[in-house]
Amino acid sequence: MRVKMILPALTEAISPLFRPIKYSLFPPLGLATLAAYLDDGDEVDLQDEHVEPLRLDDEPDLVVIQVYITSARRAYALADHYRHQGAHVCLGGLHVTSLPDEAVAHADTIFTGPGEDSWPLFLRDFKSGHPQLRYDAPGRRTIHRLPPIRRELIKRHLYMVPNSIVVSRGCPYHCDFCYKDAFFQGGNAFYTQRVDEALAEIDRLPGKHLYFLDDHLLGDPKFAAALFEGMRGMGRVFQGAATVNSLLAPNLLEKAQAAGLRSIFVGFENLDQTNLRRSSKTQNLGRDYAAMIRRVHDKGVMINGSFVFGMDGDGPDVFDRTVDWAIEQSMETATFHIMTPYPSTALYTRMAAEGRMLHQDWDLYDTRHTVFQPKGLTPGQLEAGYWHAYERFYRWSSILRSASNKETVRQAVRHAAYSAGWKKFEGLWNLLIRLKQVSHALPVLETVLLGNDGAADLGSTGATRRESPAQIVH
Ligand code: B12
Repeated sequence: MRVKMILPALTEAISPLFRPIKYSLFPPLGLATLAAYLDDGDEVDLQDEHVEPLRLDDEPDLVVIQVYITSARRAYALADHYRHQGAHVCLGGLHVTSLPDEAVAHADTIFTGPGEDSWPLFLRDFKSGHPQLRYDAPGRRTIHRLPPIRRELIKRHLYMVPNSIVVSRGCPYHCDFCYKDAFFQGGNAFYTQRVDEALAEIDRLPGKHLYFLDDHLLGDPKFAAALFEGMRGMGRVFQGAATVNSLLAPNLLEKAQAAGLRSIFVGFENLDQTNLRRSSKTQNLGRDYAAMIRRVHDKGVMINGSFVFGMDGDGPDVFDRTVDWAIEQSMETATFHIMTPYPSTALYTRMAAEGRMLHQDWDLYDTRHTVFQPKGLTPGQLEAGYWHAYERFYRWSSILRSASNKETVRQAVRHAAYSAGWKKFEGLWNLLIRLKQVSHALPVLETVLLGNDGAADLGSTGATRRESPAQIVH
């Protein structure tokens, strides 16, 4: 069977003029995970439109497309193209789960929720000639005994971070703006791999650097602690995401640091408690953000702070107030978002009920455009403020002021290198991407991540020395 797997890009990413680095970071892990259920005899072509132009002159038997809200229009056009050719088209992912009735018009089969349980069922039905129109993820989901991800289908040289990995699904929290509750509805919404299987997956990854894309890597403290203990001595350096409260909790951060954690993505979202409460961001309520940042920095771990602008309590001063605070806290990098009510989230339901949704042009639901009527700002003020926050946070003067808040010169240099590296050399990134040389930037990233410590801190590099998997089962 000839199988075509596609991750369509959002319109902006296809610009012929400029290629932002963010779209050449991570490979399509979800599709490579699904490919593992195909037979060895199946011919598989996995294409990611964020990093390569799609070839559409082929004639696959089965087409598999991952659909995000911002690539929905593109995905439907691709699906129509291949259905017209007679291929069986499967659509799945976040947007299909949110709006299955919209997607089904462009597919032979749709999937809602995570695919590890439903996809193999479909393949069995398809091969026996009886594919269903729709498969929903079952109530009880698991990622135990997953077949090894088909990473050989990924063109590693086109990515700066080819070693992306997820060892869990979902998150234990219920922020009203997040995709999670809508995507995992109807079943367990936070579950992990077995530690031995997660470690085996890490063992299969070449090199030193890893990036955990889990929504909350520290979401299950027992699992996380066992994972980090199992990673000690592997000589890895890694990045991931976690919540404020989990980073304030004793011991777990120490274990993560000893295993190689050197930068963490944290959803601070907003500095206003009422906004956080209204967004059900309970895990941040009453937490001492500054204490958490000091604790993480004391461990030599850098912070990528994530913020959401446009909450009901936000006024025109929110942008400068947030940026000033982040610089004062010596935050290395920041990711800003315009609050975006995604269909089928609690936030969307509230905004629609209040008649505050502006349109359904899904291309613009990219967290860079205002798609709802804010309370304390005009839509234009919100968009302008978003761009102003980025411009101000990543000004050279801001980077240097923020870095100068570090305790040692070494930390300050690392801070400035990391922050400027991402945002002040976009022309160079563009060139590296065009020349298909972006993967050569990875050793530079590793050096900066390890800038605060010598390799000695991480024990031996290369071959693992840890105990056999059986002794650390979660
Ligand atoms: C890595 C990543 C990226 C990468 C790569 C994307 C990819 N899929 O590989 C890049 C940089 C391209 C990217 C871009 C963007 N991203 Co992004 N990204 C992520 C991230 C952190 C991890 C994705 C991942 O690898 N997950 C792990 C794998 C195993 O799961 P998966 O890919 O979801 O696939 C599974 C299921 O979805 C399902 N499935 C998916 N497709 C299909 C198809 C079929 C047929 C079947 C059966 C099953 C199935 O089964 C898979 C296995 O379980 C997610 C966070 C998240 N939790 O999803 C955010 C996330 C998806 N991104 C987000 C956003 C907002 C964006 C951007 C709009 C940002 C921007 N302004 O540029 C763009 C949009 C891109 C587009 N094409 O439209 C939001 C989406 C919110 C929403 N409701 O849509 C998320 C959820 C982050 C967040 N918490 O808000 N992103």
